[in-house]
Amino acid sequence: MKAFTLGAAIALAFSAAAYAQAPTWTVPSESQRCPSKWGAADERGSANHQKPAAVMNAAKLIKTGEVIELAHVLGPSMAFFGTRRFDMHTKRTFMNQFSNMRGSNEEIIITELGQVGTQFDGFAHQTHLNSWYNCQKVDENSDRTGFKKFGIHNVGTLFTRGVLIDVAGFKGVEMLGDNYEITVEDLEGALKKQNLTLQPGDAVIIHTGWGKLYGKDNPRYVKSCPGIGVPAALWLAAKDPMLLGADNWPVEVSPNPDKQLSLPVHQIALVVNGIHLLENLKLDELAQKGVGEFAFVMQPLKIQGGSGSTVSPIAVR
Ligand code: UVW
Repeated sequence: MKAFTLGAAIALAFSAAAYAQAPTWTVPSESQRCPSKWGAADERGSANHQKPAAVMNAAKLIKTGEVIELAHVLGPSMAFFGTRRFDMHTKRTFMNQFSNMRGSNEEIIITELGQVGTQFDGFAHQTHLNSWYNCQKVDENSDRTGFKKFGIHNVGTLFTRGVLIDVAGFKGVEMLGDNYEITVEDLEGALKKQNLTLQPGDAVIIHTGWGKLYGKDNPRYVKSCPGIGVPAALWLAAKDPMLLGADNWPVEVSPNPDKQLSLPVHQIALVVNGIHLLENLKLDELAQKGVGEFAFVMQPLKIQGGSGSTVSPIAVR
């Protein structure tokens, strides 16, 4: 009992020392962040930008018809966050007993379908305590058949101007460092170098170069990653994008340099501002060809009440 008390006291002393300073970011209170700028009942957040005007604006960027795929393949080389998995089992050659002997193949896949591979986050994915985007409550809107608010099946097609911010290119490296935090100055510098400005409703995509590790060195890919931190996320959120994406697993730097924070950009985007995230993008071709502006096209799977979707976005120019 004495030993337990001493151990507990030491642990408490350590955690008090670790948290002696205030965190560098705190989640805004419900009265500060709700109702959202899209209205108290809104469930679409940044997808409200998806209007015919967004399609027309993006279509103007299509000059040659070249399509560049932005998704990694779902298969044995995937990198996973945590305990996620993708187990595919083929069900081979059921032979239909008719004169034409038609064979039939299919597969069964065991996976977190909303959260693996190149992947789009909906607002049911992240919370502050029991509270989602627009201060909707998780425990009032969940059952075993899916989340009753923010279901990914409601997002629909996203067709808008895409902008690649090539931060790795701006810094003159193939790949940013293992836990490099992208700054506002990096974003501004890269955009200036590329002669681009952001517009409300853009699909804003950040090239870190980290995607080079995907399928090649997955343990390193998921152990940490370069990405945006809190200041850059707040700067980007103020630009009013349709989504924020990157060629790393959480869009943001991980671990956060502030050891008191766990993936704060997830909350800044999904919970506080209602901005979608797009992760594990394959950006090598886009970056290598120097494509900074394009028509971005993607549709999440119609998973009723899902928190997200594995996706296959494309860039068209
Ligand atoms: C979490 O689920 C926390 O991360 P991600 O959205 O990157 O999969």
